Amino acid sequence: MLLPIVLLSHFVHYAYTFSIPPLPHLNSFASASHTQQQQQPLQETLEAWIEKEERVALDKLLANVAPGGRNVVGKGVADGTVVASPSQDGPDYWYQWVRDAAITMSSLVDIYASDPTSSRSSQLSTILDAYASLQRQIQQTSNPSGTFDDLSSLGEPKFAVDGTPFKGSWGRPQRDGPALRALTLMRYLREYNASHPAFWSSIEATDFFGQYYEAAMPPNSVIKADLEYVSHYWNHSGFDLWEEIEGSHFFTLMVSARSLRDGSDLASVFGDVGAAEWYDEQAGYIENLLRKFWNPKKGHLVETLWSKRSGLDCGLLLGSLHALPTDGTDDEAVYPPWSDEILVSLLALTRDQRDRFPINSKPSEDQDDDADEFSFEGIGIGRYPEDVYDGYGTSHRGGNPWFLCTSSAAEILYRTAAHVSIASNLTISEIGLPFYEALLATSSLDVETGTFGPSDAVFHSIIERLQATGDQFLDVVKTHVDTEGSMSEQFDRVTGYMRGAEDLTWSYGAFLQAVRARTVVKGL
Ligand SMILES: *[C@@H]1O[C@H](CO)[C@@H](O)[C@H](O)[C@H]1NC(C)=O
Ligand SMILES: *[C@@H]1O[C@H](CO)[C@@H](O)[C@H](O)[C@H]1NC(C)=O
Ligand SMILES: CC(=O)N[C@H]1CO[C@H](CO)[C@@H](O)[C@@H]1O
Repeated sequence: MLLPIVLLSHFVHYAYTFSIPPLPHLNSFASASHTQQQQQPLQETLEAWIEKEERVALDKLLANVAPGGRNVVGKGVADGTVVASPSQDGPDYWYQWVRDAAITMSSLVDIYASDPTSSRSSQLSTILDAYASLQRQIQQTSNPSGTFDDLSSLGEPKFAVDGTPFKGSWGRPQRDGPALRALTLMRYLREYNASHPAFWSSIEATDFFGQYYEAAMPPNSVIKADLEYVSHYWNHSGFDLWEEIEGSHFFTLMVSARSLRDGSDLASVFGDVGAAEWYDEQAGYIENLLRKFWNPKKGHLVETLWSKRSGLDCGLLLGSLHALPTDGTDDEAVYPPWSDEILVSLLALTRDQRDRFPINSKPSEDQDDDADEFSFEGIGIGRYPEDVYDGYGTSHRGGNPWFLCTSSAAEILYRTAAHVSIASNLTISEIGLPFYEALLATSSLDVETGTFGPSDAVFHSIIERLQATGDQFLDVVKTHVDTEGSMSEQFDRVTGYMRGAEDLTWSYGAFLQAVRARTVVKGL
């Protein structure tokens, strides 16, 4: 049944006053009403919820990780595996995706790094070591993407939970996996090394570090193999992070360039001088190519070059976030979260998704299509406008908001707030102006181009609004989780109930990342 959008949105706004009969796959109770939220002390409630949900999310994330996770134990899951979701049927996500696993493990490295000597960190260390050796084994296993001789096997996107290749037809190769895995393992290596100062020069260190990085060619260590793969294959086309279209992708190239920049530093530490130069050189070429992803006519970045799609995509946010330098040297980042290109792309994506999904519209406001009047507020964000995957199959209604994309929008804003605040300096250019105008649309302040600092009122309002809008995005997440704090993949565009793979590992990881970024900015 297709109803006009207007009718659907009316249905939604009043839905909570009727009792909605349970639909299949309903596991959360949705309350999408902004008016209702405004009657509560939003900040206070959100604060308490975040504190609780942070523990819940970590617990539910670890449940999907072997060894030890309660959803994977006794089910033939190889140690070091991250299952994408415990869902084995309708949809079947009972696999390890190289991308999802690397991103999940990266969240665990963050937690490890925050207190390396704690007992939790020693447990995490066991998991991360198991991950590294399993990945090394997976790299060397022939699979439908190729063999290890020419490293083409590294482009394989997903494996069975016991670490064996998945043989069915799929969107392959996907070239972001090796870059993300290298980034995660390089960070772990740095953090491990930093917390074991004497270890580096000990006898056992050679064996330990050798599994991760060794100059030897052909590569026999997990990070070296990934860096060789990325540096030699980045200019070949592959499938995007949503596994649907083949081409040249923003997300893939962003993480590729970052892995080679960090890889170059690591190669130098191990005296692999020629490789260090080669990785840096290739990273430079990728960064040049990334300039082509800014489309001045559209006024935003595009996720895939020469694609028929609009190019607006949650992959733009994820690419920016996962390509940030981890050592805090912000200056050299390409398209960091606070760049004008990312912020106006987030604005354009948010505008699209607000009008696309009934749960995002406000009953109290007329839908105003005038660009100048658009007020930037936190809503549910999905993958991209043309999406037709509804969590179970393709739908003529189109896609839905995703937890991980909504959390990532929040993280972009928190990171921008922290950056601006630390720099004590904000330059608003012609390109970024529409974002800042929309951000301050509800305030009485006028925004114009120029450079602003702590002596300007607008500077403080911007930092405050960035945080408040980030909180609005997390408040949407809060609204759509179930009573236990579980997150699936999506929430329904009309009813707000959760949809798709239950307990999606990446949903928890993205939430935890957003909360970490929030904690940083709150602590300034
Ligand atoms: C490990 O730390 C030592 C100093 O304790 C440093 O000299 C070395 O470069 C570090 N190694 C890596 C891989 O970061
Ligand atoms: C602020 O940024 C502008 C433009 O990037 C720069 O010229 C100026 O020196 C910066 N001011 C401070 C105080 O850092
Ligand atoms: C697919 C792809 O990215 N191709 C690029 C390979 O490198 C040349 C030269 O730098 C580019 O022109 C292509 O677009």
